[in-house]
Amino acid sequence: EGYTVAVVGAGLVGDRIVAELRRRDFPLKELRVLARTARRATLAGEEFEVGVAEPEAFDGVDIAFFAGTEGEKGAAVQLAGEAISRGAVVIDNGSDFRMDPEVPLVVPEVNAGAAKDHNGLIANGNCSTIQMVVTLAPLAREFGIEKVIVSTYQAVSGSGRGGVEALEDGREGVYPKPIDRNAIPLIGGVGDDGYTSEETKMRLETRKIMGLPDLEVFATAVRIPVHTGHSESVYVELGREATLDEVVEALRSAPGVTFSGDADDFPTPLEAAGDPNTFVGRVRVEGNVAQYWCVSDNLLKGAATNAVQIAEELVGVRV
Ligand code: 2RA
Repeated sequence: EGYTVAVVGAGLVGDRIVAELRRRDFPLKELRVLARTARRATLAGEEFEVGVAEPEAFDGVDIAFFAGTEGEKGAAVQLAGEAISRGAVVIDNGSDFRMDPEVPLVVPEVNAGAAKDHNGLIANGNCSTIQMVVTLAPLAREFGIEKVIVSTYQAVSGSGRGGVEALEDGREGVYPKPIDRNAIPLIGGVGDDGYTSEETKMRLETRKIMGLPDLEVFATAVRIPVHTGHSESVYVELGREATLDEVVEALRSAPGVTFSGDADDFPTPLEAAGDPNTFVGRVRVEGNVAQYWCVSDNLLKGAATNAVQIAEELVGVRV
């Protein structure tokens, strides 16, 4: 009974996908871990014989989570089609397919229904996008939203094990400048418009997930010396004037949100790390403008939890 699931990529996100499949008791008949090279690896405290990620490895797989490297040479671009042709539904954590009009980009608390329109491939959003849309969705539903300005304070585990080593061991070459006791306003490459790829992901993905193609989104993405947990300062122009109580109530009752009520009860990455929810605090409202602080574990709701929730939507599992 259950599903044959493959996790492609034995990095930090792959580790958390295994952890979330176990923690949420996803119905598993078989769990395979695949990577570029065969080896033994421990994921979420569990020993795995990691197989080679090659077409035949997807025979019999019902759901394949891709959490490996992105880009033309990455596993998702190279193997998602093979997995789908062998009957798997692919849930890709990477950015390769997110903006493809044929590929649903899904955050279950926001647009769960989009998952069923898949053609074999569903994309998980960028971590900094996911936590933001979880908090924007209740405001859009209640008041309408017209403009978003966000600054992010992103943990180094968003860059994988290399990012953690850059922070903890001073590993060079991961970031353009030392990350220790520093702040680096550059995540990804800079486009012709001056936005980094991280900022562009937030701008474009937010519009697609929320179904608001004309939504104005302005983003500045910054890397800070925190291990895990992305923080964001969000400014949003609502469709109408609102009171603080109305905005707080909309956020407090939103799925996936844990609200920290008082001004001096603010959430931080250290507390959020390890928790699959998105934490909101420091809410301020002035006319039709709401501002707030939100924090979430970039490896959980920002990646693994959201991906497993998409799989739960597909198989009709309610946790
Ligand atoms: C980062 N959002 O934090 C990107 C990819 N996880 O580096």
